[in-house]
Amino acid sequence: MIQLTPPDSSDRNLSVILPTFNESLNIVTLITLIKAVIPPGWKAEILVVDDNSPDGTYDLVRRTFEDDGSVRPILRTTDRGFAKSIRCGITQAKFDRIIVMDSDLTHDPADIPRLLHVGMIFDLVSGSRFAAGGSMADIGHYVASMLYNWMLRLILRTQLQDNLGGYFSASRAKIMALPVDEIFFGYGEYYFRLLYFAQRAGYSVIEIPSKYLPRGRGTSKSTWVKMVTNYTCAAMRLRWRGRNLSVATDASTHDLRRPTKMRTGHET
Ligand SMILES: Nc1nc2c(ncn2[C@@H]2O[C@H](COP(=O)(O)OP(=O)(O)O)[C@@H](O)[C@H]2O)c(=O)[nH]1
Ligand SMILES: [Mg+2]
Repeated sequence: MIQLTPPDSSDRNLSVILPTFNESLNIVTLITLIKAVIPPGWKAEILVVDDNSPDGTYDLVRRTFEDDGSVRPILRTTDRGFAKSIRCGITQAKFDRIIVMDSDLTHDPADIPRLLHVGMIFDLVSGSRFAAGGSMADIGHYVASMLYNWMLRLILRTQLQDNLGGYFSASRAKIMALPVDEIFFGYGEYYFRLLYFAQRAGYSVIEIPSKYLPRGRGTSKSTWVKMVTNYTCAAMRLRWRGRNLSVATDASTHDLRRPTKMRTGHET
């Protein structure tokens, strides 16, 4: 049984978190697209969390949006890294409703209203390439990622289909109540740790279909070899540690050693 959080109509505030590294060719377009899809009645801030990109992404955002208080560039010069910058954005977000997305235009801002709508009910809404209606422009990448996700699900014993997407909406308080030190480090593998802990904490988690677009301009920072090696080690470690961890959430303390039923959209 899914426990539904009653929608609170006064809660129409959103923090969008955009981690960037060398995204000067995409970031202004992305921010403009995001602003255009914020539903009427919603107030949004956009946090650009930049790890001191050599291409000047931070300065570009600061200059372009200097008169726009809703765009907040954050410059990180120490302890850099993708997952850590997302944690930094979540920590600094002003509002409880957050959306995290990549800044290279692969995550389509057009999904934002749907993420917000479903997020009125679910603790975490994940944009999935593999839910019916989801897709990815690069077919090779899509198939490889699907196969890899099957393996992840075998290791982690979870039901979610896309554990690497990284496009999601959630309650900031709920995320901060998870063991964040166990989640936010490394690269894209942080996302399956986040989903894993959210499910083990008994949060309501759902996938909605999302069409991942081709990267805008610039080049990807990840490579397949690094990804497969690092992610597989991370998944094994997570399975091992997850068994022996308890997590205190705002609702109660959940013993992660006790198997809980995973909550996904497929049960609704
Ligand atoms: N802040 C920060 N963002 C990063 C870092 N590495 C990648 N990103 C951002 O994370 C997102 C995904 O990275 P990308 O290079 O597209 O990797 P891919 O999607 O796995 O191919 C993009 O928005 C990047 O700008 C990093 O070290 N720090
Ligand atoms: Mg990308």
